[in-house]
Amino acid sequence: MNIDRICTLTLFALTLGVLLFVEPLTAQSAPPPAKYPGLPSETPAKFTPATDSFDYIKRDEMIPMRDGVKLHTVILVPKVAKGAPILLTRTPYNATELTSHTHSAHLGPILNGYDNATEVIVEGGYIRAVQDVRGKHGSEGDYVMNRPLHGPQNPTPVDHATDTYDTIDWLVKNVPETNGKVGILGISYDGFLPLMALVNPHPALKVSVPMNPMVDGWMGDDWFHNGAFRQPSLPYIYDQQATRKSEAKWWTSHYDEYDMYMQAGSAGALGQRRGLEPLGFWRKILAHPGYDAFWRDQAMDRILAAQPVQVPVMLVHSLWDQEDIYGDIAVYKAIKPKDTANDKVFLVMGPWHHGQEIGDGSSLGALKFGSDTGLYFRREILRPFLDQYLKDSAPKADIPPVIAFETGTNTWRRLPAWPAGCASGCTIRPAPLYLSAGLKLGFAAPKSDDAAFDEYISDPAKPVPYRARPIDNGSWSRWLVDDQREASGRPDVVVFVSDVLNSPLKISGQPIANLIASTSGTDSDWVVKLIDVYPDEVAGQAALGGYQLMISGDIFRGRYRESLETAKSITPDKPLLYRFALPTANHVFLPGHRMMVQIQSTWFPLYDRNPQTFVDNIFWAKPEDYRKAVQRVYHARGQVSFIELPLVATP
Ligand code: PG9
Repeated sequence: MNIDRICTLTLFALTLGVLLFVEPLTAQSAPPPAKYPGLPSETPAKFTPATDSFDYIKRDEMIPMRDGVKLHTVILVPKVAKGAPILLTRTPYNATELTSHTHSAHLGPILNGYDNATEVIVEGGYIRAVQDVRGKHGSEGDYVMNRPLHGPQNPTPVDHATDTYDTIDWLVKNVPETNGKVGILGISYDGFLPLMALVNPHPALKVSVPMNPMVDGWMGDDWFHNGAFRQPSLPYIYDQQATRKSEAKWWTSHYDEYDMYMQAGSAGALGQRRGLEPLGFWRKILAHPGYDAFWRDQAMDRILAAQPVQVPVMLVHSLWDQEDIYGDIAVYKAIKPKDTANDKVFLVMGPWHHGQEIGDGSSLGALKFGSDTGLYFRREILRPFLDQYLKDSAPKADIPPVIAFETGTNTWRRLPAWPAGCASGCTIRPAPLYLSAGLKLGFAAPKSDDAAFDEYISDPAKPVPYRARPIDNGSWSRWLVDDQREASGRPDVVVFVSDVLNSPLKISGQPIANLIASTSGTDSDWVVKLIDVYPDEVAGQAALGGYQLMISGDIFRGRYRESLETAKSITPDKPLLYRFALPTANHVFLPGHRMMVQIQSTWFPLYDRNPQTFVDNIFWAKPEDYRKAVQRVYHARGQVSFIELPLVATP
């Protein structure tokens, strides 16, 4: 061994010594010395998992936005990825949790859960990126619920459109395995964000898939429906806004939620009792019970209607969406007219609850669809659609402008537009389905000598439960397909039924409630439910015998009859028109079935109770404001109540 070599080795050893012994002493993260050196901790100061056998690489990044705020982003790169596109989801629901459903060496299992259409991502070889939105979980910055775009409600230079732009810009420059093409997708809140991505989109954004997006929080999505407040918003806002990491959780206090909300009185009182006032969005809700500029200006359908969309978008709608049943269709109506080349705006609707399209879609409650409609959506619709726009050499997908599942016949329909009725030659005719004397329902207008009205007493002290009690959260996702039989037997629900149908009757679109009604109070809610009544016995599915399946139903808060913005009291006992659109249906009432319409004035505790006495702000109604009222539904000539059905006429 020559001297030079010894010196080199000595130098190496010395350097190593410095690294091994000196560096740890000076490093900021140096562990404290063992308390008992005789038996030190068996956990190393730093541990690096041996992930060589994993089929993916996980990167945790803090991506800088234009204002310097950094957003936490989990990036999962399949080890085989080369020239792969990126599928991005932005979320307030914890990017780390959404990318670690299990601990596995394989990408599929860790993604298998909320928000991840796993087959599409994994079988498609996509790079997956999931980002915490500003102010939530691992991200820096301030959290604002559905942060509005820069403008009157957001004086800052940053919003979800700019954050998406900056994120995509970073991703295409810093993920070497990508082909530079990005798609964005997500459900609900995470479906609202792919809509935001369409505002001044980054050139690398090639496709957007908003699923069950939240679009207009007042008209018919999460917070209100036509002015009636949805009380599950309280726990949601609490969990979302009390702390950055959503550690503070709403607590249960009653086995039956009906009791919990009843005991509190008004929704405002409950918020007060549970300490919600420090939460900024709760204060905004309390301050904006009507459809004022606060709501109008952030409604995504109105925002997106302004210009033609530049990026292909597939809106995914669930026909029994218990949370955001309004938004998809509103956006479709708003942006389709400007899609003059008919190549940017696509619509898919399935027989699902909120988000069910990424799970098992074979059944919903008592309903069986004869196939896994969720899997069909992911394999035959979503995957080829994404591939077409994101993969360098993928073929054009065979996706028509609209694919809609027809309930009743349980068939997928490929349609040229929505609503279309059928592939070609069908027309949709608005057909009044009259509420008539004798609690009849039919297409013949009431005769002049018929009784003028039917009535019921609505008592806010005993509101109609929206589903069978005890009400807990366990099966919330299925409540829209609950059997409505229990409600039809109550004296505070008025029920009109048709004769048994002897031929199929198909509706496609939004039924419109046209109610002539009076209340003995000075304010009132009106709930209208269009129901398919099954034959008395159903072979092979006994539980469906006589089942009352709600096809479309909604609530309207009477004080907004003349103006959605400004509440006005109702003249007692005066028959007045209440006209409002119900959620979209694509349904065939089959021969042997009957149609039914139920009308009631409470739907509790999903919706807060209308005191039935006009007060300034229902959030602050006092116990003495809640009063019984006599409700009348008119069906006299000149005072006809009906549901305008979007009836499909086949050629
Ligand atoms: N429906 C939920 C939500 C969306 C947007 C705002 C608030 C709530 C959700 O499932 O994300």
